[in-house]
Amino acid sequence: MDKVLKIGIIGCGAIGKDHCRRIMDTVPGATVVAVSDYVPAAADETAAKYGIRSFGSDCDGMIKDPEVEAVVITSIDPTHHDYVMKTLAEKKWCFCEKPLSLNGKDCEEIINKELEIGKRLVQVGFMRRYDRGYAEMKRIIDSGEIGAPLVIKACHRNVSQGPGFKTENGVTNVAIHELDICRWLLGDEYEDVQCVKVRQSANSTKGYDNPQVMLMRTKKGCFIDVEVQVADGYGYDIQCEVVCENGTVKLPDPYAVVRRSRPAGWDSLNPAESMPIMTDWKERFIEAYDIELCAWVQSVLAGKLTGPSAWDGYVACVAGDAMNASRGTSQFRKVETMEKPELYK
Ligand code: ISE
Repeated sequence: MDKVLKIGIIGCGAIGKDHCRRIMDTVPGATVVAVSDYVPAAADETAAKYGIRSFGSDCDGMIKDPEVEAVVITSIDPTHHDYVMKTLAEKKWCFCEKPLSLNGKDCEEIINKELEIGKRLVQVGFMRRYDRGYAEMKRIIDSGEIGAPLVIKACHRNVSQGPGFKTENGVTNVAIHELDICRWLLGDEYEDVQCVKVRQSANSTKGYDNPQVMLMRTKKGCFIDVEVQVADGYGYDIQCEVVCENGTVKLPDPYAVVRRSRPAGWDSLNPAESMPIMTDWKERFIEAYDIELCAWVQSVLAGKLTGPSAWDGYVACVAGDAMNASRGTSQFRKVETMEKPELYK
């Protein structure tokens, strides 16, 4: 019989439940055997749905349980570092949702632990690398057909944020995706970065900056401009255009059916051309998440990880640290990483 990877999930919130469903219903070669959550009832509820074990809030116990071969971490961001370290202490496979940690220093510890073990065990949930749109953009850029990349213009807009959201989370929780995807698209590394405060939206009433403009310059001299709105009041809107020497590539909208009509309720005589905009990020990247987890399971079963590594998680966090430190200084800040270890080359 083919081997089936036995997974334990930490965190039964939105993405945790979604990954549980995904692994149970869609991903071949894997099954969820246990769940845990700092709110025990959340773990119990998910466990009951699938008839699997609930460890309640005993996440550490679940990591150590002999039945659990791999751990998926979908708990809140500040807990990621600790759970990754505990999973590595057991020398188990680990899929950690982004961000790998809240800062570069904590990611460094994870890297040092992996180096000590001498094997990559951690994959970071940078699912955009598995999105068809981004993948095709990268293919075109890498082919060199439209020349060298020069500039990226991007935006990352969320509808709203839950309680406790802070300005710096606009980097650590939100723009961390761009900090990863831009260096991946360009095959380049960051030289320096700067976060600029611009005119604030009327939706910014909860004590955090919104929007923030994030600028990155790369070692090869590319310029990246990402407008980040964490409360845009209308939809989940992800855009990205890469300007190359002889052309451009642009991220397609996910469901790009264009409607031409007079929308219901309009008293105007003018018809309009329109396209729906999604509001839920889990839906926007649903296919990317499916492909990502299928690929992760296959690589674990093959004994060799191929997806975004602890190194990628680290670089994004180091750039994020510099981005947050630059806020209010009107200056670019250098992105200084350690030397890339052989394990990640
Ligand atoms: C969320 O965790 C994600 O990963 C989404 O892609 C991002 O847009 C959102 O801001 C995050 O909270």
